[in-house]
Amino acid sequence: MCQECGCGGPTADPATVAVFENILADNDRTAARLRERLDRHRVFVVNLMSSPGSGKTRLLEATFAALPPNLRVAVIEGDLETENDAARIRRHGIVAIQITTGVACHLDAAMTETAFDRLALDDLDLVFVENVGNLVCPADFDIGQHRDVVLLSVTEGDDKPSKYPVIFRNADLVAITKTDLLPHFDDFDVARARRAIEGVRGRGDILEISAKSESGLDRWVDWLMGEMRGHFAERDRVA
Ligand SMILES: Nc1nc2c(ncn2[C@@H]2O[C@H](COP(=O)(O)OP(=O)(O)O)[C@@H](O)[C@H]2O)c(=O)[nH]1
Ligand SMILES: [Mg+2]
Repeated sequence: MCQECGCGGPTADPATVAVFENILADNDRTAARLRERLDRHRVFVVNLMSSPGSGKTRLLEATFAALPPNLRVAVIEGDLETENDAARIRRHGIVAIQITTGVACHLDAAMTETAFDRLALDDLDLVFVENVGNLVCPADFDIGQHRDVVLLSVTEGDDKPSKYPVIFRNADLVAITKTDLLPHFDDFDVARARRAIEGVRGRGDILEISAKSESGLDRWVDWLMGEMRGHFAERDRVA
């Protein structure tokens, strides 16, 4: 049931809108409680969102080897069905918890809280949450994360940020992925994609990455480490 796509029913009905607002308020409370718990354990959480097939899992698989070796990492995977993505992550020796949502087109904070209950938080520094592949509904639901990353693959077309502005507007980072395929998708114009992203969110971090060729992975890891350090430094400052 999502505000943007209206998959829970006609959102013009005031009763339906009121129910949805209650669900969101409840979700926000759960997410805030979870984030507070994660902060106490100094676990930094990154929410990866995109269309299905934009390369979220593949980016994670390429990222592990590029991260500092002493960094303790886990992954929470969200899909409607199957353990496939968790199995891909575990092949790299990384702990992965799979959430299967059944029919739900996004993760919510109750789902991620249950997944975090299964992780040893004191033994972790960084957790990636791979949200359900969808450019609409995940944008509505806080899942306790510290940063939102949205992927846009070159195979999707450079106009997607203009067509699905909400999720791109709220992204802390947009990663243009599968850049190794640019020679084959010559109608994808990186400059036009950047303009479309900036058109909905103003200036912000945009990275070009190919998980396959590993191009851009160093800047991606620098971004992650910088955001993580910045978050905890800010938290220590206000504490
Ligand atoms: N050529 C190329 N293919 C990629 C890249 N990243 C992902 N893929 C492929 O795109 C498909 C979907 O990737 P996946 O990581 O499963 O996408 P997800 O649904 O967003 O998790 C798979 O066949 C990947 O191997 C990339 O950087 N370059
Ligand atoms: Mg995946």
